[in-house]
Amino acid sequence: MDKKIIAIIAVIILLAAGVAAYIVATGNGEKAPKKALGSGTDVTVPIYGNANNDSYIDKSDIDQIKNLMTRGWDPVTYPYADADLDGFLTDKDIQLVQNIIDKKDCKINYMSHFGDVMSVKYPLSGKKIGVTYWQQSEMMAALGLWDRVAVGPNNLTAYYKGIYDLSHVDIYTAKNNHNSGVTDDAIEKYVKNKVEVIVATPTAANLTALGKLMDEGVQCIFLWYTGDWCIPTMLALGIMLGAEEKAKAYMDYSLNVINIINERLKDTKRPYVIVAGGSKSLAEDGVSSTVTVYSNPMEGDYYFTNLVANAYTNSSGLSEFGSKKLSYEWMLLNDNLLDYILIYQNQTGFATGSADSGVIITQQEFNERFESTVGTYKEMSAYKNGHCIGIPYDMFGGISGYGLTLMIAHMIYPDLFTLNEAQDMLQKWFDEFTVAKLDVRKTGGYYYSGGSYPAAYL
Ligand SMILES: [Ca+2]
Ligand SMILES: [Ca+2]
Repeated sequence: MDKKIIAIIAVIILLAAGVAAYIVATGNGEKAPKKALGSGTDVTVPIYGNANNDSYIDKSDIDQIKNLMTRGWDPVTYPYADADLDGFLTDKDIQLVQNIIDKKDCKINYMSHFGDVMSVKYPLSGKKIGVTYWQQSEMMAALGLWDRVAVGPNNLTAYYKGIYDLSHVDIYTAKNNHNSGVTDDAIEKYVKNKVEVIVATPTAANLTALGKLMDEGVQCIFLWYTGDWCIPTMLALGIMLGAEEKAKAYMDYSLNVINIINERLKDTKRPYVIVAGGSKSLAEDGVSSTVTVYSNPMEGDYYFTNLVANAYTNSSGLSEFGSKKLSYEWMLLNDNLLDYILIYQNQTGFATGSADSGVIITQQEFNERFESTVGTYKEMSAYKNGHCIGIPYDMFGGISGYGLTLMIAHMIYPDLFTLNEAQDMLQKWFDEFTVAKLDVRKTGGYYYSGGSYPAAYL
C-alpha cells in the first residue's frame, strides 16, 4: 500500500473515532465531564469556534480549522473546532468563526454549566441585561457592563446599597437574600423592562423558570461563576457581550495572582486546610452538631484556598453548590490532618453588612463575628496553634475570589506574603473590576485583626 493511501485510511479511522467520541461527549443526554482537580488553571473559552482551545476567538482559530481539515481532526483534543456542531469540520465552521470575529449576527454554541451545549444569539453587546444574584452582578461590573443591568434581585439592595449605583436596576423580590432562584416577580420585571439577555445562576430550577422567556427569544446564559470556572466564564461572557478587553484584563489579573503564589511557594511545604463554617450552636451543643465544609472545586472558598495550601478534598455527598456537612466528632478524629481551619463568614466582605442593612461591615464587626464563631473549634490543635483564620464567603463565592487570595496566603505564610501587598492586590480588584469606590485599608473586614483570638499571623 502506498503511503498516500495509508495516510487517507489513517484520517478516516481518526475521523470515525473522533465522531464516535464526539457523540459520547455531547450527544443524547450525555454530560461533559466535570472539571478534574489538579489540571491547572483553565483559561479556555468554552465557545464552539475556539478551535485551538485558547482564550480567544480570532483568526488563529480559522487557521486551526483549516489545519485540522487537512490533517485530520480529533474532536476529543479539539472539541470546540466544530463551531456549528454538525459533527464535521467544513467551510461552514470557518464562516461561523469569521462571523464571530466580525461581530455579525449568528448563533453561537457554548458548553453550559449543565454539561450540555447551549446556544445564544450573537452578538449581545448593547443589550439590556438581567441578573439573578450578586455573583452575576459582579461579573457584569467587572466586564464594565454594570450600566446595562436593568433587572436584579433584592439581595442587591441588601448587599450593594451605597456601593453600587442601583438607580437603573428594577429590583425584584427573591425568595430570600440567600436565594438565587428566579421568582415570578423576576419574570414579570424581566418582561416589563424588555430585558434581552439574562445572565443566570446555573441551577436546574432557574433553567426551568426561565424556559418560557427563552422560548420567547430572551437569551439566557448559564455558566458557573466561581473557582476554576471564573476565567473561562468571564472570557465567554466577554465575547458574547462585547467586553473582550475587560475579560482579558480579568484573566491577566487572576493569572498574576496565581503566578505570585506559585513562585513564592515553590520551595514551601503547604499545610492542610479545611474550609469550614463557624457555628455558634456547635460550640454550645458540643459533639452533636455538624459543620458545613466546602471540599470541592465547585465552591470558590475551597478553590481559592487550594491555590495556596492543601485544602481538604472530598467530592462525595456534596450539595449542588459543593458543600457537605461533617460532624464535629469527625473533625476531632482528624485533628492531626487539619493544620489550619479557614472559617468563612457569610454576608461580609464585598457583599457587606448584615443581610438587610446595606451597610458596609466594619473591621470591628468582622472581628466580633469571627470571635463569636472561632470558639467552635477550641478543642482542636488548629485553634490552639493560632491557625484558625477568617475570610468572607461572599467574595470567594464569586469571580472576585482572586482579589482576596493573597490575603489567605498572608494569614498562612505571614513571612512570605505581607499584609500590605495583599491589600494592594485587593485594592486593585476594587479599582479596576468593580463599580465600588472603596479604600480596603479603611473599609472591608477581610481578615481577622482582633485581640481576643491569638491568630498566628498577627
Ligand atoms: Ca482560539
Ligand atoms: Ca461543523
